[in-house]
Amino acid sequence: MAAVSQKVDLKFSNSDWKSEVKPTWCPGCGDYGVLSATKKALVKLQRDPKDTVVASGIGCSSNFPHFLGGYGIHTLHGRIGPYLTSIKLTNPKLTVIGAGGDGDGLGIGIGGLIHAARRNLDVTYVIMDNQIYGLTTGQTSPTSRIGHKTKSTPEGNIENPLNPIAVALSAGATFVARAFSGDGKHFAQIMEAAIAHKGFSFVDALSPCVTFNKFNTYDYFRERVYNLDETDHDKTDILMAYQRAYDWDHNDKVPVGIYYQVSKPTYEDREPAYKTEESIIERGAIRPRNYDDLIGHLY
Ligand SMILES: Cc1ncc(C[n+]2csc(CCOP(=O)(O)OP(=O)(O)O)c2C)c(N)n1
Ligand code: SF4
Repeated sequence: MAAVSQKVDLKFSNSDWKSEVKPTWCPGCGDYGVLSATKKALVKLQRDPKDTVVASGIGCSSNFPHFLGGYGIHTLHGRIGPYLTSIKLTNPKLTVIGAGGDGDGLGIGIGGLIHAARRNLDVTYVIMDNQIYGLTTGQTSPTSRIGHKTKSTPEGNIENPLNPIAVALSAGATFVARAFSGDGKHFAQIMEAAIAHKGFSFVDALSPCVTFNKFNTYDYFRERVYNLDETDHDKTDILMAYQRAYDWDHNDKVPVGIYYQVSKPTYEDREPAYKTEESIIERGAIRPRNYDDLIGHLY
C-alpha cells in the first residue's frame, strides 16, 4: 500500500517564539544553541507562548528571555530560584523555565537553586555553563577547572570546581541532564524531555564562551563528550548517576544525556491549599495588570 503522507497542523510554530529583540551574544557564543534548542522543544511540546515564562538572573546568558517569545523576566543576580518558585506557585498551570549562567546559578544563586530543586517544583532550570563569568569579561566562575588562567587567576585557578550534576542530584532534582550546545539536535531532545518532565528538571548546558574562555572551547568538549544513551547507564539509579557525574573529574570524559530521572510528587501536588482551593491567580487574588498600571506610573 502506498504511504499516505499526513500533514499535521501545529497550533504553535517557531515564529510564535520569535522575539522582537535580536540576540546580542558574540558570534559563536554557545548560548545561541541553547536558545534554538529551547525553541524547538517548546514547539515540539506545543506549549503556548502566553502560558510560558522564562526567568533569568544577570549575565550574558541571562539575557535569554529577551530573545525568546512568550513571557520573560530578567531578574536580579542569583535570584532565578525564588522567581521560579513564586511564579509556579502563583499559577501552577504555567510552563516555567529558569535560564542563566554558572556564575549566577552556582555562585550567588546556589541557595535558590538547591531549595527549588529539593521542593521538586514542576519547573525547568537550564544553566548555560561556560566555566567563566562572561558578562564581566572573563573571571573564574564556580565551575572553572583547576589551573584555568583567567583575568582573576592569571597564574591558574586554585579552587576546586563545583560539580553541577552532583549538586542537582544531592539537592533532590528529579531530572538531571547535561547537553552540549555544539550538538543542536541532541540538545533539543534533552530540553524537550526536561520541559515535559513533571518535577524539577535541571540541565547543565555546556555552552562555550568563545570570547573569554580559550580553555573550554567547542573542540575541548568535542574531544570529551559521549552520549549516555550509548552506554548501559540506568537513569533511575542515583548512585550510577553520581558515578557518571564524576567522569569529567576522574577520567576527563564528559557524559551528555539524562543522568537521572524519577517520578516523585511535586511541591504543587503536596501543597494542601491546592487540594482544596484554586491557585492564587484563579481565585483572582492577583489580577493581571498591564505594564502601564504596574510600572508606568513610576515614571
Ligand atoms: C549582586 C551582584 N554582584 C555581582 C554582579 C556582577 N556580575 C554581573 S554578571 C556576573 C557573572 C556572570 O557570569 P555567569 O552567570 O556565568 O554568566 P555569563 O555572563 O557567563 O553568561 C557578575 C559577577 C552583579 N551584577 N550583581
Ligand atoms: S562574552 Fe562569552 S558568554 Fe558573553 S556573549 Fe560573548 S561569547 Fe557569549
